[in-house]
Amino acid sequence: MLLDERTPYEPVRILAEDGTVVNPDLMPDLSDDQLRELMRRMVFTRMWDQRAIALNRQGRLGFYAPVAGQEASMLGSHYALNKDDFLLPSYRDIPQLVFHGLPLYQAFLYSRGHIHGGQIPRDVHALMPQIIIAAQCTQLAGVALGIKLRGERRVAIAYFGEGHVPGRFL
Ligand SMILES: Cc1ncc(C[n+]2csc(CCOP(=O)(O)OP(=O)(O)O)c2C)c(N)n1
Repeated sequence: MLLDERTPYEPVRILAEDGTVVNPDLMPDLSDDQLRELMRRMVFTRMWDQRAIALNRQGRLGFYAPVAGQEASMLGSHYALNKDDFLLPSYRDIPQLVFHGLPLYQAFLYSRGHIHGGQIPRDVHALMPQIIIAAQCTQLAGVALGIKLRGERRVAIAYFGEGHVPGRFL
């Protein structure tokens, strides 16, 4: 089913808006514990998001891109990765970065423009979030080529927006 007449392709989906499974073949084999962990991550991220927006409005945080409503696509896709896989985030993809290992306090420092906020720990396979639109896509090509040349079994993943909707940004 097409989402609307402006979308000339059928999106891959497993759940319908009402939560029923529409594509059982693609249903991931997740245990109850894993589903609970995913839910915990989404609720944690929603609470952090609300707190960060409040701090931003009080002038206590600088740049902060809200994530409410897209936690599932961010955290679900990240949950499929291994610690060795390489993350190329955009400015909105801080939750994946935190669950990949960036200490939460550094995410807040990043929002405050502090240099330590952008210092990704050595054991966290990621680059800094990109604010230049699509810069992470060229980085992705380079990292993926490096992985391929080394013959490693890792993936590199980049995240980006779906096209700016006025009023949604910040
Ligand atoms: C090269 C470049 N041009 C313009 C901008 C200004 N800019 C910042 S956010 C934004 C919209 C991004 O929309 P989208 O890629 O859909 O991501 P979203 O914020 O919706 O997640 C623009 C045009 C920029 N950051 N970089």
